[in-house]
Amino acid sequence: MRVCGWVIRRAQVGRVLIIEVSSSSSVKPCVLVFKPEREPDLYNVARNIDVGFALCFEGRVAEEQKSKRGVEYTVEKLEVYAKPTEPLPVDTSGKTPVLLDTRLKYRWLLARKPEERAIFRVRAGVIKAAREYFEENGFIEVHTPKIVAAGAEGGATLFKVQYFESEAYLSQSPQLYKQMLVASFEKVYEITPYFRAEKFNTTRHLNESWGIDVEQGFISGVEDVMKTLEELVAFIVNYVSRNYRDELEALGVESLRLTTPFKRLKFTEVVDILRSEGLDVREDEDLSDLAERKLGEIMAEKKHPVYFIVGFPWPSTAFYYMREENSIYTRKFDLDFMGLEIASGGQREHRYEKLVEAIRDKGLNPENYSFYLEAFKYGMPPHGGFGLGVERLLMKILNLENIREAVFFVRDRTRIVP
Ligand code: AMO
Repeated sequence: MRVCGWVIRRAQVGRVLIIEVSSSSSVKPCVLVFKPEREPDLYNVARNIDVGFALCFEGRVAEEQKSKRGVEYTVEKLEVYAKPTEPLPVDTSGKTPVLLDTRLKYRWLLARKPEERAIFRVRAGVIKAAREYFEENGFIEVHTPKIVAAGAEGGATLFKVQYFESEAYLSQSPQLYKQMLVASFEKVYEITPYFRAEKFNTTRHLNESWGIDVEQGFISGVEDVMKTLEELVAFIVNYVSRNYRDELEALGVESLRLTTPFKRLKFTEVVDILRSEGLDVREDEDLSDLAERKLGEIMAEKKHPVYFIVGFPWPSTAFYYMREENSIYTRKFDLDFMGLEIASGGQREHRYEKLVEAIRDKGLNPENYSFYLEAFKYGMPPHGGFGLGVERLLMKILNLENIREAVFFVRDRTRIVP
């Protein structure tokens, strides 16, 4: 067996030399044990190895396992590939705590630590599970442009880019394009970055984040879409609990099992619940962060860690959500996970005339959306979909305090390097 990785700890215990190697194949370090009387030549090579070295070894899992941190190996062959040219700027052994700012600067190096490695192994697991769910359920993966001429989620959070002679934007969401593709595919998904010029600095917003986006046609109502989302989220969470036990343990996180269906709350019900708790909530506005958090506490007490809020008021939604007849409410929903919105979605307006009217109603110019509107002229079926935030989902699965912990290279108001 050959393993490659980086030395994160080195200790001499009497005559025994112990070298801990962090490899990308596992969250648990490999603990290499060298005894001078057992393997004198290797011991002499190992004596010169220190923290930060990149190496590969061949060996066997030791019969006797004494280490609590990792899996012990007896080594048969050792090859050093690189040594640090300077002392490491951060402690990869985990002995010294690192402040968030330094963590974010050196994440690519700190990922040698089990706790940091665990986050990114689970992140990869979330994406793997999502793909598995979609492939098993008849969705096709699509890719839509990230340089766009029109925004879907409101002008305030658009990043402008110079596109030759004209102005363009970075995509806030694949919204318009995923809907257009329902003119020729029944069920599509995309795993994609979102770029949003959110100016505020919070623990739940990034300026570049990732979404798992879905759009599905031929639906009989918004429930069909909610069913897809709850099945997907339960599949991902349960997949992580089943396949990433070592990672959850390294992070000290309890694994969660979700069962469907998730609880559904009407927006109007949520308003009543929050008002009865003394919160000032309006019937025609989106919920504040505080209101979301309070609802999370109430729902957690009732053993509903994950729940839908359905029927948001039209003044708080984007133009593409379907409105209920003669009502201020829409078929837009949110999915919240312990007080944090992790996904939004809904049934869309697929009737051309009504869609044009909705665009105007939001104070937008239908001419700017003519490429999108055209897709609604030639047999667009009733459809709906959602966007599920990867970092927010990861935050909740791993109990992370700050969304920045869920990405390798953070893009926020003050960070554009590394
Ligand atoms: P929405 O704007 O609610 O909906 O975004 C969907 C989900 O993406 C995540 N998210 C973010 N995460 C971190 N930082 C951000 N700045 C950020 N913005 C969004 C959240 C959120 O729930 N087009 C619709 C979706 C749809 O209807 O299909 C949309 O983008 O988890």
